[in-house]
Amino acid sequence: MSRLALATLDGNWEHDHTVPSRTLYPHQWSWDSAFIAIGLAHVRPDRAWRELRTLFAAQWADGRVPHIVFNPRLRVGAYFPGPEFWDSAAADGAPAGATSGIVQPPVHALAAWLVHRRGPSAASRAALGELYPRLVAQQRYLARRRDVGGGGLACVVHPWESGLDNSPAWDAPMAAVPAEAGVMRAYRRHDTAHADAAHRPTDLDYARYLTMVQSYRAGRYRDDDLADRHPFLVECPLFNAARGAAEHALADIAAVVGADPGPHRERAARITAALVERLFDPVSGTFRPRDVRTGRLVPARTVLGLTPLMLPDLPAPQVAAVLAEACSARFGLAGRMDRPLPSHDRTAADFEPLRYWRGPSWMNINWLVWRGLRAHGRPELAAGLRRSMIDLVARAGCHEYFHPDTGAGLGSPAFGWTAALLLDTLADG
Ligand code: 9WN
Repeated sequence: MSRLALATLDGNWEHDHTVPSRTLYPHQWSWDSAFIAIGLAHVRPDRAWRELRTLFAAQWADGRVPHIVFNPRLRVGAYFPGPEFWDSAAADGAPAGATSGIVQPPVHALAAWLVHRRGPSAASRAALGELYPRLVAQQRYLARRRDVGGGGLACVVHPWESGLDNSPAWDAPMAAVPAEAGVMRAYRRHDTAHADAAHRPTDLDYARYLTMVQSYRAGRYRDDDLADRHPFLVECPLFNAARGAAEHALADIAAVVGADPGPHRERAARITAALVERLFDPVSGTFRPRDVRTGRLVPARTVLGLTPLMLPDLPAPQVAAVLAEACSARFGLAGRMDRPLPSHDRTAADFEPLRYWRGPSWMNINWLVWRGLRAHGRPELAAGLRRSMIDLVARAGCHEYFHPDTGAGLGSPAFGWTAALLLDTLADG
């Protein structure tokens, strides 16, 4: 199995980065690269650092790390929406090469820390020293430019920024985004040429995705006045938990590179407190995204609500609530598990076992929750989840996502983070 994972990572390696998938996602993606680096650390440590360095070479002057770094060697139309649609060159502070203008969950400081910890050396300390100011700038951007709600949490301005593109969590805020399904007749979707359309977001979702990019792009990707002019502003539990986890990792990194860990610990504590204050609903006992435009928590109970468990300082009542939700029939976490966690509440009327982030199981989310279970002293639940993750990939291969009941592989059959996180999961019993 590790051989298949290594072959997948080698097959997706592209001169200075790893593509998530040769067919569906042939450029470099931000959070994919972080997860991929964590796996590469076990087998190709030099490439792990190269992966992160290449991504951060595309960081914008304001600190944002773009969600896609486009490979200029690829033909026009290799991915939609491509560099011509994003037009990053027209924005202030964008790097010389083409990128998108949005971000993804900041899991990179955690990745850098784990890569170092896997094999500490003079070279890894030097790599940490080089990345540290860039990781700090990434966090600063999110704290200063994206706190539209004013409560200490960062907003996502597009569902693609959450990484869980068509999660039912976005249905309510997306309904306010203007779009006509007919808009997509003017474009050619690349994804449905390589994956079953029934397993992907709909054309109406895509029409709205484009409206949101156009709105952000019209303001040249500036973040001032977002509240007045942008149709989608949501505080996501996963995105903000990743920010908090990043501050914890930065405290560890700071200690290695001779910087002060104190401010990182303080920021981590503030993010956790804001997450509990703004996104935890004591009535249902769940974390849910907050739509900043309406002030309301979204109704859907998705796997996003379990991800604050990755925060080592999550208070005990919230840990207990997340565990109760995870162990309920909605998600089915148990000491002996048949399958990893689904991406959406199994008991919900809109649970769709085949459609992308609306039901299928994904390796990265399960890996984050697995780490959380260990951090919060639940080794038996962690072991059950780990076994189900390994079993899933052993049977189906390194697919992008999996049917949450049958375990059948879906989406890309040679997916980078599935391979990478399998290696990490295997190594860390
Ligand atoms: C849009 C690359 C990315 C992942 C996301 C996943 C999917 C892109 C798409 O693929 O999103 O960014 O084209 O659907 O949802 O999490 O980073 O693997």
